[in-house]
Amino acid sequence: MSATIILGVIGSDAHAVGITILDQALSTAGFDVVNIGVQSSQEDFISAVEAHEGDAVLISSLYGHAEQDCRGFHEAIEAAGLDLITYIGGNLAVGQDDFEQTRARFRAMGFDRVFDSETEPMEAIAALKADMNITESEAERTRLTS
Ligand code: B12
Repeated sequence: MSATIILGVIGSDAHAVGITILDQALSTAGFDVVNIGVQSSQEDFISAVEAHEGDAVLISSLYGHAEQDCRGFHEAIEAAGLDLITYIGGNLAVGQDDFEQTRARFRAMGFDRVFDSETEPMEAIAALKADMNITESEAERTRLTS
């Protein structure tokens, strides 16, 4: 299995713990993870995809401003001619909201999957394997050889 995941926190958001946990879990599952860290711009994500030939971008946002930070992101991906899986997760709106509405908003912006702040890393791993058609035997081989 050789799939490269670009992971980071977008905008001015400095919450680092979630992506640290995701980084460890994804790496253990056999993905090549490029963690670009907190306070990353849309351009930082796109540059990392280009530099590392990323297959998927996982964006995290906790501080409630994800919608503003992600506006135009999928248009920029398209303009760069990239074909990518895009996920976003965390605390995506300010305060308590109906997460299904939030999910619908981010899906309309172009994200393939939208995860709430209760998401366990295993859910993201299962989704990536499904979306990338990675079989369990392939994943197991990678774990044994890495
Ligand atoms: C620790 C913390 C901080 C620390 C961060 C330290 C650090 N270096 O990381 C400090 C004190 C700096 C901080 C600052 C702020 N914080 Co703060 N913080 C928290 C707190 C208590 C815990 C976050 C955390 O680490 N959780 C543990 C990790 C493991 O969980 P996680 O990040 O949610 O990630 C998991 C899932 O969400 C998911 N996930 C996350 N991203 C993604 C992405 C994908 C693709 C997928 C699949 C899954 C996924 O998987 C992760 C692993 O299971 C939360 C409250 C809470 N209980 O969540 C508030 C919280 C996130 N903070 C909040 C706020 C408002 C702020 C500040 C704006 C406060 C202020 N006025 O200054 C600032 C923002 C500063 C900035 N520039 O970002 C609010 C956000 C409110 C909102 N969205 O409506 C929260 C929810 C507190 C609250 N209830 O009001 N914060």
